[in-house]
Amino acid sequence: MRKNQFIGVTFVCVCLWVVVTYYLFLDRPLNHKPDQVRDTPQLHDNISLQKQNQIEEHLNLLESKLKEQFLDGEKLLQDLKSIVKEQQLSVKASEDRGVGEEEQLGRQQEEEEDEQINQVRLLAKQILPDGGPVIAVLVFACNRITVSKCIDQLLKYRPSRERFPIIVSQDCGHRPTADVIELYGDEITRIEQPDQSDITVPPKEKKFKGYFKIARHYGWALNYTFFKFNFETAIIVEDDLDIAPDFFEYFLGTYPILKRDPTLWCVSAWNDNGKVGLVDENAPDLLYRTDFFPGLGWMLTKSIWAELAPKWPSSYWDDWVRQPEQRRNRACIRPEISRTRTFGKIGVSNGHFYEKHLKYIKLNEKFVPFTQKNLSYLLKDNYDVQFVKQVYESLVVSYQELKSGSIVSQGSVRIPYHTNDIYKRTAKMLGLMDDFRSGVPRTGYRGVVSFLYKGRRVYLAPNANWKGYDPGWS
Ligand SMILES: *[C@@H]1O[C@H](CO)[C@@H](O)[C@H](O)[C@H]1NC(C)=O
Ligand SMILES: *[C@@H]1O[C@H](CO)[C@@H](O)[C@H](O)[C@H]1NC(C)=O
Ligand SMILES: CC(=O)N[C@H]1CO[C@H](CO)[C@@H](O)[C@@H]1O
Repeated sequence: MRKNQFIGVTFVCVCLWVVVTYYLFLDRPLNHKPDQVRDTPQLHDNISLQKQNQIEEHLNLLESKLKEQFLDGEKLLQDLKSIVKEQQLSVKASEDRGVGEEEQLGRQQEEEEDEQINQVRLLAKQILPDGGPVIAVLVFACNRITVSKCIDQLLKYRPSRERFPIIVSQDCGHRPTADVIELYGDEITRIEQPDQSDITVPPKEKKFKGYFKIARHYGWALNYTFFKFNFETAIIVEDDLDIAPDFFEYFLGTYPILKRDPTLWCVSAWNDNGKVGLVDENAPDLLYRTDFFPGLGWMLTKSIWAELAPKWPSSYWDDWVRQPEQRRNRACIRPEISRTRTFGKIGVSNGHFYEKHLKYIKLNEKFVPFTQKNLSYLLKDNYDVQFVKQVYESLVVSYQELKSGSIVSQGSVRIPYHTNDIYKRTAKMLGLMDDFRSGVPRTGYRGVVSFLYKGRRVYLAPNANWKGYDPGWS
């Protein structure tokens, strides 16, 4: 503490010196301007102008010197004050450290977390040589060690580490999964959902508890990605997805369209009706707009997240974003041939759905250079005109005619529907998904579902005077 005493004494001396200087300085008529001096009677009578000027000069000199000293003193005083303050703080900190190991550990963790945030923030705000975007890839993991299969593919096809930083967010506190993720070292950024508290679920929904945990994890991890790491755009991937070789190229190519068109809110890699036979394998470059949120590998921007985050639901988030209040008449982009495929059948969503449907989805194999393509046909103003024309100029046929192969003309055809039931029945016969969410059929755009049947383009479509979705259709 000898150092402290020394600082104390110096401090007092400087204070005294500053006070003395200050009073000396105050005793002088400081603010005289020459006219004021000349107005003083004694001087006026007895001293010649020359002498008067000389004195004035001296006074001015003295004044500025005093001012200088005064400022120096003040600065010294400030410096000393801050040194003393620092010392006090460090003494206090070392005392606190003695309080509890646990607290110290907590603080250390916090510091590490802050450091990670700072580092990733730098990644997020990098200016890349081509001026293109930095897009985070956020992988959701829980208790499946097969997450490595997904991460391996992301690393394999990732064209640039700088452009696509990978964040793996783990929930569930499953140690074996955490171990697998840790093996990737600094190839990825690992974050862990801290809230492992039990969730109270309404009794009726007990068996859907998993969906509540997923929604909580999504809310936390997306906040972290956009608001802590400060990314402007992110691609969301779940731990059970295979990806296509042009997965990254697809998102990079569609990114400018998503940014430019306010009637879009996401880009998805998934086609809900993307089974072999229902898609045109010669058209891997074909993209659509859809009113149905497909999920399963999808991209969103910070501004969309800022809109959804404050009202994020406690469960069933995907059906929630499909509701009119969230969707607000906006669409997503989706491909003809999926750029993702799910391999995990043991999960929250039931295995039956996987066996019956998901497992037949075709994963694209041909690399399409989307960033080199002109995708402005996907902008609403261009797309709607073209799409409506294409659909409603197609020959109207019945399911039976289509099935029997009796249609002579070439080109696309249209099967009309005008009720919920007719839609469902026809969709089922054609091997399409037959369900609705908030009145929107899967892959639908303006109510129209586009697919391939025996090599022919078919549109299952409402009447041309369609007025919008009926949320009552389910
Ligand atoms: C995410 O951030 C939003 C906006 O700041 C906030 O309202 C919400 O509670 C956060 N959600 C979670 C799960 O932290
Ligand atoms: C891109 O396509 C749009 C039509 O969708 C067209 O108007 C535009 O001129 C094209 N741009 C280029 C550079 O070819
Ligand atoms: C006695 C004397 O020198 N008086 C002078 C005082 O100053 C005024 C103004 O400059 C002069 O006019 C006086 O002569």
